[in-house]
Amino acid sequence: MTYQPLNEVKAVLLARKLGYFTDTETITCREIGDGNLNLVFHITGTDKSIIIKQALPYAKVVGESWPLSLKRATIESQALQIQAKYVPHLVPQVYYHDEQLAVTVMEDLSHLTIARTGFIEGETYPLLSEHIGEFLAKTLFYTSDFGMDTQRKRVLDGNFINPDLCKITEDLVFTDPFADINTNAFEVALRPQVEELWGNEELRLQVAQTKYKFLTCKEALLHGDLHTGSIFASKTETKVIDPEFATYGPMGFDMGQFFANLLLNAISRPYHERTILFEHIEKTWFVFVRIFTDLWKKEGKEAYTTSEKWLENILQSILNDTVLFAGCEVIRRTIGLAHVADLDGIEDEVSKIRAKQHALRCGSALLLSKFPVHISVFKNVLIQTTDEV
Ligand code: SR1
Ligand code: MG
Repeated sequence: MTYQPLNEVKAVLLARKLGYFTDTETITCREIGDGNLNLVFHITGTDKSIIIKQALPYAKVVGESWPLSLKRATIESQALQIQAKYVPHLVPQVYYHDEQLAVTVMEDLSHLTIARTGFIEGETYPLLSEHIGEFLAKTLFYTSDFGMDTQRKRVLDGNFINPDLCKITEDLVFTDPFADINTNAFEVALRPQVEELWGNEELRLQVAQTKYKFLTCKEALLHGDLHTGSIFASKTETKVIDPEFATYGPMGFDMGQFFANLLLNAISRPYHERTILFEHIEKTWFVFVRIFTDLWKKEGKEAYTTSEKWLENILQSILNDTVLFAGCEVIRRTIGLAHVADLDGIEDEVSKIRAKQHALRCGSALLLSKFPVHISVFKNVLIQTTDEV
């Protein structure tokens, strides 16, 4: 079948044709995609429901002037299937994929809430850090040279080159927010602080080195876009979705994006309501260390995984990288092209500007941390950069 973008009627026809529903069954379909890139159809019949996700040949957030490869749909379905080998309970099940149509049919998770939305509404998600720590430890360990045969790992790296989507990350996370580029979007009131940031040579050097690490360090298969909008959650369940940015990269990247988005939510809240976010950051890290250490000791494929000292060094280096990636993510979500509802949704204009100023100070301080760091750096930096008394 040749590519054509679906609408609700065509999505229903496709669902019937693929045999998910009979020709006579009454089904309803709604396009629910609220992300930056894809169409998402929620289709419900009498006794089941599915999601049909389709990539558009351009970035929805900008329009047809920004063409994007449809290959990302295949990348996403392949990444979901690899993750399902290691953490089947933490990712949606893929039922079907069509490369030409750039369509994936998958498990309906609409009984869960997007974690970003839930956090904005004050949800706490008691198991989120346990689950994300496990997701990170297992997906990163098993796709790295520590947990996988090196020849297979090189082949897998080649299957996930993902140049278009990586280019988005290179530009939107690491390059554009740190210079006066027209894709940036921020309030006039932030301009003095933003210009100071652009003029800070020490900070720009840290960003350059961090970007270079993303470009060149191929440690493990990353999710590639692990912000809180890529996580469905409830009090008992967590599902990580949308790995269309999946690529080989430095192990601290996913954790850095996750922590940055927790910090952005913390910044959007009153001082005394931030504890839960700090707890999630610290617990994710401790769960990650516990599971990664266990895998290193019991399932290490690399000859030198007998060395505990090397493990200690690796974990420290992942944490250092996490802090740097988090710093870039906090800044880009504040002044770059793709913002977050945690900050943009603050109704009072004065409070919103104050929160964004705080985010810029926090992101900069993370990038300028004194290394090696301890996990408490996230909480400490956020507190030290607040202007509240
Ligand atoms: C043009 S895409 C903008 C952002 O949305 C995605 O979720 C990624 O975070 C990307 O940077
Ligand atoms: Mg996404």
